[in-house]
Amino acid sequence: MGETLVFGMGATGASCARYFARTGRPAVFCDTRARPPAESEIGGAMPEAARHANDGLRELPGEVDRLLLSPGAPLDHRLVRQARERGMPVISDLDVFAGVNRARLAGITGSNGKSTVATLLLNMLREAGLKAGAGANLGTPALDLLTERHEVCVLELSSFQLERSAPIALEAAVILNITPDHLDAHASLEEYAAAKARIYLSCKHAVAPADEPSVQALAPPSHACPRLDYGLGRPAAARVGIMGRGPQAEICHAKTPLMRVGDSALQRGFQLSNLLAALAMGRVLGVNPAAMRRAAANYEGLPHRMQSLGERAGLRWINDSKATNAAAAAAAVRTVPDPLVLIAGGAGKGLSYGALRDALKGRDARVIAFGQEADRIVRAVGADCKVSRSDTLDEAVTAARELARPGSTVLLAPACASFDMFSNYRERGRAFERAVRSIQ
Ligand code: UMA
Ligand code: ADP
Repeated sequence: MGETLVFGMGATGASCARYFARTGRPAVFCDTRARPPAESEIGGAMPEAARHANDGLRELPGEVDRLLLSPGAPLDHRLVRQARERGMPVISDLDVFAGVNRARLAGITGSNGKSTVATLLLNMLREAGLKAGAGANLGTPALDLLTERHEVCVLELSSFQLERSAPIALEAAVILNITPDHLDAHASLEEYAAAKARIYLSCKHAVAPADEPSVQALAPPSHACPRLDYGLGRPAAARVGIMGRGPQAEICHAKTPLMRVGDSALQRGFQLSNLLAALAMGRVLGVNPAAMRRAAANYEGLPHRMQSLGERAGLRWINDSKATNAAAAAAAVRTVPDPLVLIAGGAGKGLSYGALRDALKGRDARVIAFGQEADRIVRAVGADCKVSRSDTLDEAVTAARELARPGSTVLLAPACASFDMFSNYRERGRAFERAVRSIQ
């Protein structure tokens, strides 16, 4: 039996090591990083497997007969080129997963909202009594889902995972939205969108947001694949929609009532849209409406996504550290009332802040910018609202407290990655929480 070369010694590489150890397949591991985070974990799972860090593997070893790419493995690397030149299969962990998986699969992608919709759908499936799991980009690598006998698995899929995998046989697939992100890794917005569109290539039911033209253009037509749309408009045979207005409004699929808007905390803007997406996915998976309603009513949201930290110093504080691009921060800004103090900044992704500027136009808002991108953010939004700069997140919290009028909402929605000051968005969110909780 030939060996698999696993490119990437992170979470995905570690799950491959565990899977190959369980199934007795030989593997070799490589990574361009000097200190790959899961190198010792991989050594623990497969002590006999060679590990090459620091881009130390120059050539494909002779025993290797396939190359498995982690989501972050560079596609233009010489080893990938060599593999393609030799006609060797270049696969992903999801390809291995799909080859042996027996659970029904639901796939979710999009620029923003994936984790929220994936966990809400997972809760709906579990509430309906199904043995369900969720993973991939969400955190648990797909191969680790195989250690339990699931009836249904929800896969949160990133553009990197979709472009490195063969089309996956998903029972239900959705793209939530497409706005610029990860353009440092994808050549263009079109290429990024094309990677996301792969989610529909082998699906049984396509689910799509009715109000997102960029997704409508990519979703398969209903004559090619059964299709269920969702949106704020009226319900129809092929659309989950809303009858009426306000909390009493009824969310229905055709004539079937699913729940009232007011039954869940996800009542406005993008949060309502995420709820509709989960309901539409649940619908094509055949989940009972009462179970979906109970799960949605109990859903408290994920940490670091529009997480309320309560009131301090007469101000409402919200942690949306996961808003790591301008579209997410803009969506967050649109769901909170005036007066608003927005704390934004961090490491840039080379993206425009135009969406954020548009969301702030005409608002009673002040922006406090911090981190590497502070100057770019100030330039982008300075003409439309009051702006100031802080060196650190702690200082931004202090400034917010001093500058905000009583009754204001202070929102951390950085519109940036966190890597200039933190190891990830969670650490940034926790630092914000600590700073807020220390306010006397
Ligand atoms: N890297 C190198 N050299 C290598 C391999 C990786 O520099 O040889 C870099 C990558 O560019 C990347 C980082 O190392 O920045 C991690 O890459 P990886 O492939 O080792 O990642 P894993 O640790 O296996 O985690 C991946 C997903 N990470 C990415 O796609 C960057 C995780 O999503 C996912 O939970 C995990 O697989 C399990 O499926 C995280 C993520 O941030 C949450 N995803 C991005 C997002 O949501 O925006 C796409
Ligand atoms: P993802 O997993 O795609 O990063 P999350 O559910 O973790 O998505 O949400 C990340 C951030 O994106 C949230 O903190 C919020 O600011 C924003 N967001 C969530 N859902 C949407 C949506 N449907 N449209 C626009 N922005 C959204």
